[in-house]
Amino acid sequence: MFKLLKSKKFVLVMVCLLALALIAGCGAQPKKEEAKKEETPKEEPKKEVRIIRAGIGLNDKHPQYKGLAKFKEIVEQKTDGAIKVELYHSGQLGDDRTMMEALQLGTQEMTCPSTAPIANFVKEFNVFDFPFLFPNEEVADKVLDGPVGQELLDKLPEQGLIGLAYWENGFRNLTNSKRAVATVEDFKGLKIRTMENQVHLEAFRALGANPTPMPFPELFTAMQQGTVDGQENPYATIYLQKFYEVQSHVSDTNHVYSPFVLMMSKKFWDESTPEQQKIFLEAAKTARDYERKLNREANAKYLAELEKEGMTYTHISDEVRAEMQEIVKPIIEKFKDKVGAETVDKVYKAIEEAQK
Ligand code: TK8
Repeated sequence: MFKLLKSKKFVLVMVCLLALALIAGCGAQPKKEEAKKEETPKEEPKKEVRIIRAGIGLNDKHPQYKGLAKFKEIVEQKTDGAIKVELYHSGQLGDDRTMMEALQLGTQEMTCPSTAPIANFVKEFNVFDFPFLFPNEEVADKVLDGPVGQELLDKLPEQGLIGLAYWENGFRNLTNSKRAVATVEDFKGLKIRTMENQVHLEAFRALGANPTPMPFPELFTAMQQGTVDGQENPYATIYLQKFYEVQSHVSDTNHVYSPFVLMMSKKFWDESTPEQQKIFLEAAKTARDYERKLNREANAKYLAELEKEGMTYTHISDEVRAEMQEIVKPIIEKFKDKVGAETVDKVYKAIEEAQK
């Protein structure tokens, strides 16, 4: 009896020691998530869920929103519930510029502005808004996703922003409520809303229009009330934001290719683990490819839809486009030095390379 008790005690002590060893072993390997889950399900402290509030100016019909939804899906799945992504569209959190400022302050975590307003934070970004810079989307992809594109993204952290990837807004086309625009003459005196960007502003001024910079969320009402006669954006935006309700003419000016940059607050980035940062970057790229594909499909099909909605389409001939190009040349020359001639030359070179 005594012997048995003694051996029972011994077994008990052994079991306790084993359990202790197990727990200690677990503690020493906090990275083995799975082992941890199986062996100490109850002791694990409640995981803190960190929230990413991602805001955009466009509505939830736009490929940009769908790309963001893809980003959310990937990030939430790969971070295993540690990060939740909330999506806000239609300028619910403000316009591009306001949201970037919120990212700087750390009161918002993500946004996806056009490069035009980014240029107010990092001047080199102006280069991507030079009129007639990119000849087509394929070249834009190569340059933006290549070393020069990255070099510009690398200037964002100084401003408290992290550029994850270039997405696509696309080639911009002019709409207005006054007249069909077929020639440079036709631009004369048109009150055109531009993005908040000096290059855009001066290019439209040179073309003879009367441009006013304005944040995107104010645009529809401004057109409705006649504060401006027109605006320029890719077909996807013109159609999906229902601009055809307040605009009667559209011309295929294709005057500039507009990139987006998916960005994160540096504060949130720095508070994330290296594994999470890697997930953000990968998700941004997967979602980018998806967004670009949807966006190209959208831009290809929505001009016809705009006509169906009653807009008059006017084609810009190659001669007129060449004339436009000639008129904006001095603006580009002027901004080259302002932006940084070295950056501009690198971009031109990369475009040349991409066309080979
Ligand atoms: C949306 C903007 C928009 C842009 C503009 O926030 O402002 O016209 O084309 O897409 O980024």
